Amino acid sequence: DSGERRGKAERLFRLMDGFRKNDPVSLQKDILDHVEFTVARSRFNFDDFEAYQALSHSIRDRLIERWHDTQQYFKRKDPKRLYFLSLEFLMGRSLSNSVINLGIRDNCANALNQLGFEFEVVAEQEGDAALGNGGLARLSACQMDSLATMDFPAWGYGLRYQYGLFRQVIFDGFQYEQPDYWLNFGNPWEIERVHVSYAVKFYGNVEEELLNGEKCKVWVPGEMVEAVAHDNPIPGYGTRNTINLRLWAAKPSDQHDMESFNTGDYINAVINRQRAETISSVLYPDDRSYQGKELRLKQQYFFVSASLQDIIRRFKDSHSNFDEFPDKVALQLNDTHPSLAIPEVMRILVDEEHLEWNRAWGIVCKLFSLTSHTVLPEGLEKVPVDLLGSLLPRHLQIIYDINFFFMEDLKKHFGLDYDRLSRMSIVEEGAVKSIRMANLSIVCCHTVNGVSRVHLELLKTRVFKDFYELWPQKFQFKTNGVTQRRWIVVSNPSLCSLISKWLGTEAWIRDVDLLMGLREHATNADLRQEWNMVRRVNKMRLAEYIETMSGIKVSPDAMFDVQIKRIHEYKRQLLNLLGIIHRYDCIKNMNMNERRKVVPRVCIIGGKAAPGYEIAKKIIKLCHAVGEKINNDSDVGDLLKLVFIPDYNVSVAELVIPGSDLSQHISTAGHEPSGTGSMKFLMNGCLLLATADGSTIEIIEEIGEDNMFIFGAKVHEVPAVREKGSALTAPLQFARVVRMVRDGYFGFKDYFKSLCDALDGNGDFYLLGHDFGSYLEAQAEADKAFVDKVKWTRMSILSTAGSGRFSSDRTIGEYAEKTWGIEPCRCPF
Ligand code: C3B
Repeated sequence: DSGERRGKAERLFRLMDGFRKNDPVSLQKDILDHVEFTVARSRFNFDDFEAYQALSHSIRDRLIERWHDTQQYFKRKDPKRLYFLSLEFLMGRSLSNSVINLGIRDNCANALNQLGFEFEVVAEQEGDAALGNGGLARLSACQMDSLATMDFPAWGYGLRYQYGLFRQVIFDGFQYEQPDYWLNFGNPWEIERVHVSYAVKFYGNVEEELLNGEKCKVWVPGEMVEAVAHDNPIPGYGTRNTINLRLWAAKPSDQHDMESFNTGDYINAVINRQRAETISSVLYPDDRSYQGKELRLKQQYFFVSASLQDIIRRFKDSHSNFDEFPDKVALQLNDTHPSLAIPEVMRILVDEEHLEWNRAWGIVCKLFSLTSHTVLPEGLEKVPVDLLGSLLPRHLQIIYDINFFFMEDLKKHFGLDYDRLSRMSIVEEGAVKSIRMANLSIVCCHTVNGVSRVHLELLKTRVFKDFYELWPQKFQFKTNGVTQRRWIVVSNPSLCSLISKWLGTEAWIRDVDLLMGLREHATNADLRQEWNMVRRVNKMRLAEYIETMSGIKVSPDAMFDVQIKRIHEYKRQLLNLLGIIHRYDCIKNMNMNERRKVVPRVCIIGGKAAPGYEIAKKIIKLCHAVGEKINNDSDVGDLLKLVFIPDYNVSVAELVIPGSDLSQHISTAGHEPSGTGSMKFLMNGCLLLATADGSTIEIIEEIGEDNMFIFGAKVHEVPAVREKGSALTAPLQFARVVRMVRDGYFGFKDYFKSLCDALDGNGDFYLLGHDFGSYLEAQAEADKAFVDKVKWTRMSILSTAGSGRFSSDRTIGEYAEKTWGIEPCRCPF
């Protein structure tokens, strides 16, 4: 029997001592074997990229061993499992992260060294896995790292896009988008599971059948596509646990369309089949506008259907009663993108498992939790009914049924308050009748989470007010966090060593609250000196990068002032640019004496604009136009530089963040649900210049306003300022810098006109004018603090020391306990 066979094999393997070993010599042998047999190059002649491939395959072997052990252990223990459903994961590079989590970085570096290679150079060969847009997608990646490290029995599910987020190319200061065909050179980090595949159905119609004398619905699909699993092992740090990120790729199905093959048009039939692959081919690059495109909806259902077939198959392996399903499974919806999972589970339970509706609904309501990442009602997904009805006819019926029962309940609760009923209905009537995915999700999820404390407030009082009044207990928040493994240990190894040295332990890498221990050393002169040394080297590395990317020479003595994130009006890169113009203008008007007191600055901006987002693209162009002027003005020299870093992505962030002095998080208050970039800067000892928005409010509480530069209208003040008109409260300098842009001081007068117009009169929705004065004051404070090196370094140390609360370990711990009801399940070594 198979159990006996397994036992025998295991004993034999242990006898042979066959597990992969991690000493440098064994690693070296594995690397050379992979050079020869996997990469198929000569052992005696391979380059950096081939070394990267061979090392990655050697690491992958070790990940697979741990993965198997972990999955077998989970299977044996059968704990409640979490499935994290997200359409986006921004994983970045895997090599450094993996060797660090496996605890074998130094051994790998040694092994490579003896072969004549350098670990850093080899690691640089890896391209980014950019299967996501921005904060939401990187959050998923950080949370996977925490789930693995904290030994939670969890899996992530996503889509394996062939084209990740577009590459940004700058030409003449304008953004152009280029496809990111990231799989061109192979991907050693995934394991294709040709046998784990499911048929996903689309279109067709719903018929009624009699089963044991009862009528039941049967969906007869018009198209089938195959979903094939690609597994990406996610190793935890300091544990053997290695969990899985399973990404689905679309392939033509054998059952696709027998019809067309019989008509004799063989070539066209093959080409038609091939079209199936387009479903998972490209990531949508607009991170928060929903255009009701059929392909996007297809992606969402494809993802949901494959994931649920997989999850239910695993459940049925060892369970037969669906009432136990919620005791064994928690389903987490990362925003509403995967919310078709709700009608899909209903469909499976009712149509395929033949559970009675109410019983099925009872189960579904215990399964799902939602995290919302939105503050604007316009940001909420709406799917036109016509589209949904044609692509997924049975799901539309189910959604209507869910809505019918929900409306009946509402009437009992609130009476015939038709306004309220129509606001809360899952179905939106109007010119285009649509399904409100958020309403569907809230009705069915047991918990709706915000991503920061103030975000929950906004959900309760604005976005989901009606629902909060009905179900206050559903609404919670879990402030976002980021993983210190990636954002300190991987990206800033020298700071990592320094922290461990001063804390006398590496335990903070798993237990991040220990960082607080740095507080007691914040005034120690030795620490300060070592701290500055580390920061200086990181700045020099960044300066080198800037010179290679843009040809601009910058001095590491200057303050490196950074804003890197997606370009959005609400994130106010324009405010930053207007501030830079003001600084330039001031310097130009100073005499020599005054200039001597100016703190030199290198302003660094990076980020992508969604391809169709005109205003964001103009902001990028403005940045280049202003930079062109300033950087070529010899009269200003090193006092001010403005650099745009092209093609911002995870690996660029890993380089930029450790080398920054000041970072800007300056969204109009009430618009940034959380923000996570700030947390990465904080961990690296960079000071924040920020508005009191999103998670910054909690960062202020943690590290104190005196250790940061806070400015601008507060969340509760924004509506009144808007009412009055922000332009009215704008200082004179504001009008002056806007006029410089308007009058063509930086060229492209006509092109920038609309940017300027939006700041006039009753416009200025994002309050740039109103906040400009206090923004300049905060910047002046930063200059003042920077000159006082002792003070600045103390603030920097205190920033890192206070960053522990913003680890994704804390966030995941809260989700596990309060939302998912899962417990650690640690695989023994
Ligand atoms: C982002 C928000 O803009 C950030 O404030 C937040 O920190 C992250 O999500 C993670 O919660 N977000 C995004 O990247 N994409 C969206 N469509 C919506 C929100």
